[in-house]
Order: sequence, then C-alpha cells, then structure tokens
Amino acid sequence: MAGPIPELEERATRCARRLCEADRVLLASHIDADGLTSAAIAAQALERAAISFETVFEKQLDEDAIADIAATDYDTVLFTDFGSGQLDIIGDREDAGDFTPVIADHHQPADRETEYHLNPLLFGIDGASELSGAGASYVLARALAEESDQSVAADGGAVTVDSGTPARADNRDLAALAVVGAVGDMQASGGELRGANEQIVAEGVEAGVIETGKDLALYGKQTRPLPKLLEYATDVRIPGISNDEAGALQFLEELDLELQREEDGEWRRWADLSNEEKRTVASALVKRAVSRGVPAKKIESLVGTAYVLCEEPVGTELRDASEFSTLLNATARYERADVGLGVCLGDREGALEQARTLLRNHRRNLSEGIDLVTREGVTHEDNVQWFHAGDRIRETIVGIVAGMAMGNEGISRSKPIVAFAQKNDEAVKVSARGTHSLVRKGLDLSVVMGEASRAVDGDGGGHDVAAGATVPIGREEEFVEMADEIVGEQLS
Ligand SMILES: [Mn+2]
Repeated sequence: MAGPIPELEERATRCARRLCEADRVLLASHIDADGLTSAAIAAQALERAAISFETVFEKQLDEDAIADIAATDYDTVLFTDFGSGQLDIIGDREDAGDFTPVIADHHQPADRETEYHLNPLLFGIDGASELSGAGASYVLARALAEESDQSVAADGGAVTVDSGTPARADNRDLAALAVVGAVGDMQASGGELRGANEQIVAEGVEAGVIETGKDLALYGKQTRPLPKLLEYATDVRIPGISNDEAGALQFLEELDLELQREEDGEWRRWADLSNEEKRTVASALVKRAVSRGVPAKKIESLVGTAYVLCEEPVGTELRDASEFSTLLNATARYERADVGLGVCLGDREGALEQARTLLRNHRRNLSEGIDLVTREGVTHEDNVQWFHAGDRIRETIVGIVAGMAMGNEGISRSKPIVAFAQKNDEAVKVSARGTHSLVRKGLDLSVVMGEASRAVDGDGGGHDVAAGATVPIGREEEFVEMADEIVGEQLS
C-alpha cells in the first residue's frame, strides 16, 4: 500500500524497518507545537508497533544535548522535528558507535548524510511550507504500520493498545496531529495547507478525523465568545470592530442574532452558530470592511480553510487546528513538554486542564509585560528604541511583548524595538522586532542581531522582521550602540 507522499515512501520504509529492528528506541523531539505533535505521532506509532521507547524533549539540540543522548544506553535514537540541522554532530556520534540515528525532520540539513534520514528537502519538497516535522513523523508512522505487521482486529479496523485509545491499524488517524503540527509551524499562513500537507489532510479526511471547509479565518472560533472573536481579530483591521469592545458588540447586536445561549445565558461562540447564522455574520463583516475601505486583498484573507478535528468536542481548543497548536505552544513556552505531549496523547483530564492554565497565564504575562513597557517607556536612540526588562519579563516572551507594545504611547512604529531580559547569571537575551514597512525600506534584523551580538562576544540571528541574540551581561549599551549604527545604515 502506498504512503501519503510517494517521493518519501522508500526512505520512510527504510527508516521504519530500522526502528523495527531495534529492541528499544529513544525518541528525542523539539519543544514547540510541531515538535510536540511530531513526538506524539511517533510515540503512538512506536507503541502500536510494540517497540518500547522513552521520550525526551530539547529546546535546542546542541552539542551538550546530543552528548546527553549519547550517554544513555539506547542504541537507536529517533529524532523528530530536529536532527537534520545537527547532522554534523550527530554523524560524529554515529561514527563513534554511540547510537544509530533515525531522523524525521524538515529543517535544512547540515552538510553530511546518514542512512535513515527522512526529510522532504532531500526529495524536492519544501520543508518550510509543504511538510512539517509532524508531517515527516506521520509519513514515518504510516510506513511503520506497514512494516511492523501490527495485529489487526478481526473486523479489519481498530486494535486497542495499552493507553485505551482505539488505534487504526494503518495510523491514518494520526493525520489529525500532523495537521495541528503543520498549522503550528505556520505552514497554513497563506490561508490553507498546500503540497504534501494536502495529501496528509486528505488521508485524515478519509480516516474520519479531519473535516475541512471554507470558514471565517479568525482565531478562536471554538472557544472565544462571539464579541471577543471579532474584537481580538486584528490580522485584518476592521475599523469600529477590531480592538473595539463596544464596536464589536454593537456590530453583532445589529445583526439580530441570538448572542447568548438559551440554557445558561453564556455568550455563544462561532462554533455554536448554524451555517445560516455564520453566513449572516460573515457577509455583514465583509460588507463593513468594504464600506470602511479595507483593501480587497485583506478582505479576501478573512476567509480561509478551517481544519476541524471532528472527533474532538465542539467548543474546545482541541477541535480547531490553530487553537490546538496555540495551546501546545503555551505548554512549550513554559517548558512543560510533558503537558503538551499528554494533551496530544489523549489525556483530557490533568494535562488538558494544566495546558489551559498555562495558556491563561501566558496571556496574562503578555498583557502585564505590555503594561510594564508602556508604563516605564523606552529609550530612543537615533534609529532604534530599547528597554531592559531585567528579570521582570521572562526572556521567552520578551520579544512578543516588545512587538505587541509597538504603537502604544511613546513606543514608535517607525523604528525597530530592542528588548533585553535576563537569561541567567552570565547572559542577557536580546529580542528585536520591526514592522513589514521597515523591512521594505531595507531593515534586516537578522543581520543587526548577528553583527551587533558578535561585536560584544555574543551570538544571534533570525528573520528580517524579528530576530534575537544572547549577549554577556554588562555589554548591553555597547550592543545598542552597534545595533543603532547598523540599522541607520540599513535604512539610509
Ligand atoms: Mn517544525
């Protein structure tokens, strides 16, 4: 039987065979939404194939992390959502006989090869937009089902494994997690999943775990009260609705809909509306956007393809691929990979509640951080503005806070913002955020962060519009001076 992505089939089969030969496997995965879903897919596939395994997570697969892995007594290590970029270090370990690596990843490989390396980029498939780490893990999981000859129940359908979850013998049910991973990896940012990802969606639909359809492309369709859904949706700014509590409410009231649930008076959510009600709101929203002069291209992006995990309960984060991935990112950001993995593996009690608490805290941390920066203000240099949060904003969120604070009183949108936060006793984390209009004028923060940090014995990089660095404590002012100079050159 053919796998979902024909180009990857042969390599996936080889990797799967190697895993089946192992007595036991160490599963190592990245900590983010894609990495967590990658691990959950791999874990279920291994379990169903009766291969015993243990799971570890790493924020960064650096030399130390790989050394720790090598120090375990596992002979076979399955890396998911990372491993390709670290193949130089991993390859040395393989040559030294520490372990045999099996890799399911989608990042740019280092200049080295290994036999059991499943990566779309090796087969002409774009790893940034067409297949995620979870997608690569899914391809491996499908091959593993083929190779492991797992016992199929008498009815040809499901077998039950220890965890009590009904498993499909072909692992196609895992496509739902692969879609969450791809969405979490921002691969649907153009409105829908494309390329190899589409093949996985198709398998998920066939397996009955995914439903797709055109829908309003706003975040929070399952869980946000209707007025908040519209108020908080700021990707497409609709005057009088976006960021406007009273305006959003008034807009809905004028539509003559039942806004509260009959049974308990709670706000209804998008997911509670009938198709007709959804059409009413969507067309009124488009009409309002047109009348307020929102550009046609922006209006088009109000509608996109929704990926619904149809076996999950209506009105929960788990039913919507983008809400699910946001929940997972919240667990990852606070280094609770155990919680995120638990949710992916079906723990609907402890893990789900903990994940929700982490997400609520994350949102509160963001808004407290934004308040702090706005209240205390930033220091303006000629070409950049900056603040030092010390230990009052976590280094893992200081960049998001900086970006969200831009445009608030005293914080300009016409120069990039540089934010410092304490990382540990020796180092400070630096995050920089720009705007797309600055990028069009020549701003490239990955260069700024890289050059300015190396000038003060740190290191950094990233993207043109958002980048980061780590610098030694005490070198912040020097860093700002360098960054200010480089930004000045870029924008001149
Ligand atoms: Mn990824």
